[in-house]
Amino acid sequence: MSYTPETLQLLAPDGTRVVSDATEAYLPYVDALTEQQLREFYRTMRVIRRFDIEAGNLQRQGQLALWIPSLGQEAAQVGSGFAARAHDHIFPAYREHAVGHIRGLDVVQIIKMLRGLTHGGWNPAETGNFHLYTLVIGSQSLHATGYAMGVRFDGLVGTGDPEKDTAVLVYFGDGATSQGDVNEAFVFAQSYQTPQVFFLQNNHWAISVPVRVQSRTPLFHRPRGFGIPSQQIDGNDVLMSYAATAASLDAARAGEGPQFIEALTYRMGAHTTSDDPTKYRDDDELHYWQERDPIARFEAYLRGLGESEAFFTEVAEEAEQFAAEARARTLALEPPSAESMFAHVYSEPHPVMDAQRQALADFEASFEGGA
Ligand SMILES: Cc1ncc(C[n+]2csc(CCOP(=O)(O)OP(=O)(O)O)c2C)c(N)n1
Ligand SMILES: [Mg+2]
Repeated sequence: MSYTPETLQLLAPDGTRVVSDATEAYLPYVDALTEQQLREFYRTMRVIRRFDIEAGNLQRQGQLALWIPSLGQEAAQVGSGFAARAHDHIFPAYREHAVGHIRGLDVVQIIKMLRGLTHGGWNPAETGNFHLYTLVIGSQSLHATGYAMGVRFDGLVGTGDPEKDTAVLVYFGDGATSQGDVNEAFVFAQSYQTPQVFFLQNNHWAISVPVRVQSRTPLFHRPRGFGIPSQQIDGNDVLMSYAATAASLDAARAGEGPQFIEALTYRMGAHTTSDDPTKYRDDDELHYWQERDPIARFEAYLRGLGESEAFFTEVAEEAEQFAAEARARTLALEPPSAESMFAHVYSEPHPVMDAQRQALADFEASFEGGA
């Protein structure tokens, strides 16, 4: 489909390692991974896929207003998510459930937003610098670039001290590349040589618009016109996603300026639960990508390395438990109090808010049996 001769890959769809001159520079990153880390990659992909399916079921059962599936994009997200260091900052779009999970975001926070209980406000200082989901397509690319400019102004780039040097990782989709915001972010990122990695998940669709309509050239060619080095990777290959992101983040932290990765992947599910992809895409395309499933590929790789059956059974059970717990906690969620709508309008106490809060309390107390 959209693979090119330049697409970098370390794992073939059958789970065997691909040897190529083009990926030689990435081998140290992969060779340094411990067995434990490889297991963690697999565990996270399985757990998040199972959770994602459960959240979709909850929406179908009337428990959520909407769900945004990540099915099929687990390797792109898990590889890149694990490549970031603890003090790096991550700006997601709205589908990066696996990355949030890796950074310590409680996935029920995402559920709360899509159940209409919050406006999606978690505190990045408590979620491993995983910033807020952004539904306005591409706007997070500007937030990330602004943040990365600040990192540079603070002198946290190229010091050689791994505790200090910081990078910013921003996720966006193929459709977002058509937004002015993303292109403006490229301009500022290259002008200010920001310590930043643009991570494009090309899942081939922007709702019902195929990527071929968005661009006549491969998307990873675009940033080169802005002076940003770029590469295209097989985004369903978790090892490649990890190695390419780790290398790009290292370059960004070292002061080499912004980097760009196009991860070729596929949105196997619907855009959201409000969408019906059977209306606009054919089964052949889905089958093509099912044969390149990121989890099946990595499982085959681990089995080739001699991983035990007990491990896969344990992970399957853990995924079931994780999903069951997310479901139970969702069903136990209480709606927020009406007064909470006044809480975050201003950071300091504000007389107008106080008056409105009081007016609401008086109104509610005016009913028979009111407080
Ligand atoms: C500025 C803006 N325009 C349009 C929309 C409606 N919209 C929501 S998702 C989407 C498609 C985005 O596609 P892509 O960037 O490829 O991300 P994906 O959903 O495939 O992960 C659009 C057009 C929006 N949310 N914001
Ligand atoms: Mg897309």
